[in-house]
Amino acid sequence: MTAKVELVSIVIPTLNEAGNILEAVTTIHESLTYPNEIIIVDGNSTDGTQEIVKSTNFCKLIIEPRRGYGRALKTGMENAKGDVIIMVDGDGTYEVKHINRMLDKMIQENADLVLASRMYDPNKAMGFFNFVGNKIITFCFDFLYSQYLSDTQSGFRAISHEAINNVNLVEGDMAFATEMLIKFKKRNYKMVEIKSTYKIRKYGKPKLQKFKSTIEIFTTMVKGLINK
Ligand SMILES: Nc1nc2c(ncn2[C@@H]2O[C@H](COP(=O)(O)OP(=O)(O)OP(=O)(O)O)[C@@H](O)[C@H]2O)c(=O)[nH]1
Ligand SMILES: [Mg+2]
Repeated sequence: MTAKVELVSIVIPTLNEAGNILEAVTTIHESLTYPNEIIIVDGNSTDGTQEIVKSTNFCKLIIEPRRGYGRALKTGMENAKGDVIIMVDGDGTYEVKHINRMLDKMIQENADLVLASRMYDPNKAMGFFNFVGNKIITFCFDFLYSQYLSDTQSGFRAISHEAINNVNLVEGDMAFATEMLIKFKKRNYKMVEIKSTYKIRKYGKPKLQKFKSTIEIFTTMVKGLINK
């Protein structure tokens, strides 16, 4: 990882996030002190998300009609010009104000990936089932891949663009996030965390199906062990 960050590309997937996206991008735009571009990858939302994004003069909008969280992130990353990519959801659930801390940590630690761990949230905003599911997945990941992370399912990450270009990510949905950690670990890329918090979704519905995602995540972990 470089010790200097010239440009940060923030990649945000959105699917019907009209009630959440403006606050998320405005907070990032106002708090981020590093030179940046904000890329929204929208899955053809029908609730006015695209119009809201266009109404800001600081976001680049990409339409990705193919379904999938991972697919959208991949498309955004392919269009990113920064030497560091930050991925984060557009649903207002992550504490995006921690974005500078994340980049500071990346530079200090010379890390290839920084995760914002939601496990230190004093308000315990994450729902019970999400919390337990996340704990089980994270325990399995840490055990199987000899890594210590506290929140493998965090979708708020800073990633070296060079590192992400060196791994081939194929998962199109939620398992994309786990596949990334597995492939980074295999290449010995340095992964660290910052303590962050979490907020419950204020508007709209979850788009990701929890049961299907859990099966895909476990399948991805097993595939990672088989394919050396
Ligand atoms: N472009 C695009 N974005 C998507 C797609 N599916 C989900 N997203 C976005 O990806 C992010 C994560 O999806 P969420 O619906 O928040 O999933 P979740 O975090 O499991 O659910 P919550 O607990 O409600 O936050 C959100 O910003 C979604 O709008 C998709 O198929 N295409
Ligand atoms: Mg979410």
